[in-house]
Amino acid sequence: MGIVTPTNKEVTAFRGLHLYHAALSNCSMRVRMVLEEKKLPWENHHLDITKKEHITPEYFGINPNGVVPTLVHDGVVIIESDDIIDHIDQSFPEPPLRPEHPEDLEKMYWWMHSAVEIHVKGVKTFIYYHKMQGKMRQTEEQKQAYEKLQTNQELIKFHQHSSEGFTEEEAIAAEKTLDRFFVEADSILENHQWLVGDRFTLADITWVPLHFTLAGAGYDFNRYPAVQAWADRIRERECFKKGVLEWCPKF
Ligand SMILES: N[C@@H](CCC(=O)N[C@@H](CS)C(=O)NCC(=O)O)C(=O)O
Repeated sequence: MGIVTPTNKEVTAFRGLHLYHAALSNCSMRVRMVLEEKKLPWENHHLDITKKEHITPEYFGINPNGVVPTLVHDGVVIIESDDIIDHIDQSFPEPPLRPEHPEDLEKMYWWMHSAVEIHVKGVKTFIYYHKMQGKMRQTEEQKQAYEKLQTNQELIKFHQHSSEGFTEEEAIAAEKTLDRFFVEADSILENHQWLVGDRFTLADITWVPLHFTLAGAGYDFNRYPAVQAWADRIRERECFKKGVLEWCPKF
């Protein structure tokens, strides 16, 4: 989706980089990692999603889906983590976080878009079932407040469902979806340092927060030793320490 026109006009006066994000959100981790890798200064607008600080008319006026992250760059509002990190890398090209060859660039986008596509069905369902089941129950009041602001039907359904709880079958299907990608990643990483080409790219930055949060929810990475070694390598980088661990030491 990328650039959106906010109804909350306050943000259009912002200058520089302003990030609306949540400490334990894997989509926010991606953006923080890119900002740290490029050593860019940014204004912090932290929202505690466990306290529902993002479910306000003010925030829905910036991000129409009411999710984090949102980047405001010189008054321009950008949503969707893959579009945000792509925008930052194109606007601030040093150090480059994309491969040089066009076929590799296509592969990088494939990894980025796949992560966004499986976010609800794979990542969120697995994590909510294994880590948050029973903790997401909403009161009737909270439900109504959310549905008054939210127009995205997929998100309304997901919120209702996470309040009721996921079934074991859904969690198994989510795990199978995830397995397909980690099998593929493991076979690439057996012979390469990074997911695409020969440099650390937005593909690695998109997927490593998923490794971090899924491992914290009990996804078994012992099955994928090359993925595990790749995640351990990234853990040593400054951008992971600052963009992930400083905000969320343990998931
Ligand atoms: N496709 C979006 C997904 C954003 C998303 O679902 N964010 C989660 C945190 S990772 C969130 O805001 N959840 C709170 C909610 O759904 O109310 C992206 O990649 O930015």
